[in-house]
Amino acid sequence: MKTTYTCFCTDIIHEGHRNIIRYAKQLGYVVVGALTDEVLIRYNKFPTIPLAERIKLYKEQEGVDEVIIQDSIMYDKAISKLKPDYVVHGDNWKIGPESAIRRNVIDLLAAYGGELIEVPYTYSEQVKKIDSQLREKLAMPEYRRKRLKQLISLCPVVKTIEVHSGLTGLIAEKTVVEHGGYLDQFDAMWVSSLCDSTAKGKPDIELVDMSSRLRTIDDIMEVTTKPIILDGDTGGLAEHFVYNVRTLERLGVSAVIIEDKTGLKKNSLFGMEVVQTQDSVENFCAKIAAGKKVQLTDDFMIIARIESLILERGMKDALERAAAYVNAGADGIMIHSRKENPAEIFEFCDRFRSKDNHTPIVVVPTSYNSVTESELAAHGVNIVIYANQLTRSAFPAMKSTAESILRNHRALEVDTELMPFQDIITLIDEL
Ligand code: SPV
Ligand code: MG
Repeated sequence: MKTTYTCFCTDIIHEGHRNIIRYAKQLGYVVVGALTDEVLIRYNKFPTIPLAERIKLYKEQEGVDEVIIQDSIMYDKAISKLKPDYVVHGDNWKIGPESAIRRNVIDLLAAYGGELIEVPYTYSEQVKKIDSQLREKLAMPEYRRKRLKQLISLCPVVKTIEVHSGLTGLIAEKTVVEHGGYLDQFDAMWVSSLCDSTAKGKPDIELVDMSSRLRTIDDIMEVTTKPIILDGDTGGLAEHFVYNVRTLERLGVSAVIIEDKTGLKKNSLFGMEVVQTQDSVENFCAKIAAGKKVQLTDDFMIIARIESLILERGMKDALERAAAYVNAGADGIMIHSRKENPAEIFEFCDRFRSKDNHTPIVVVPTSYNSVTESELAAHGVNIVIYANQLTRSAFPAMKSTAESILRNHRALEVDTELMPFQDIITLIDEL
């Protein structure tokens, strides 16, 4: 009896999957691989049902003889264990980042004479509908909101990128790279006050009000499914903060980060070059506690951002504040620094972790950008935010295009730098 192997990354079985199982069954004993949660995340197929339920679902399908767990995106372990005569897969993985997985399978099978059978992908209305329903489900507030906490428990670090519009949201949602035999993508989105303000041509001083910030969030939510962390600046008055917590939670935002500053807020990266006032521990704890008191679900997170290192108040102050904020109910701590070297961030994380091994730590390595995600994770960091890089890359590109057109009195010279217009008109999918 020949053995066939096929691997699924779905929570719903549709006629496309059934078609693959039928093909496989004609060839012999059918083993289906169920990808683990950690692997599904790297595919942007965030699971909406637990692994045990997915295994049960696959086992129930007519023609399936056995289900095994596949715990990596590449097939090395599964194939070396099973040595299947055939791997069966839809032919839709020939292009795009998944083609790396296809190459991996072809190489593994070639080593012992196994064969890859590619079944034409089923592009029926029903399949399209189920695919889009799965995606839409992930965009619903109750799924999106809890996803950040799920990611913190599943990922070594939650990789978060700045977004400030539908378009940047799409970049965060869809950018996938293949490197070193893995597929990688961002896990979450940061709605930065700096970049949201800059996109509106305004300074980062809490001038762009919450109604406008919510409008930005809505544009992002329309076209994405990944969880959103809002840069909530100082959180404003505690009396206002409580209303905003309710609104954000209802919309499906996963976390708000508020910083312990008061008065006219300026961007932290100015450090001591401008006047900035740190809030008292008592006031800030009261604001955190007020927010925690009104939230309705266990999913939403209020993360306290400590500005002691930015304002040169020292490590002891930062650590004391961290403990006080956690005590007041903060679901996480963001520690910020504008040094080029990550030493003070490492020291804070190590000392905080020696007393508290579970409260999530968030960092923003803008100035100390040589540090890697794995170095930060080794010091106990849970969320890494790339807070402004999309805006900082777009602005020089747009400026240089504008200058080229002005200099040449036409757009020909800059055209090679641009995305072909044929591509921009098809960039956004229609429903
Ligand atoms: C932001 O992105 O707006 C932040 C991070 O608050 S920083 O700009 O570094 O203060
Ligand atoms: Mg900010």
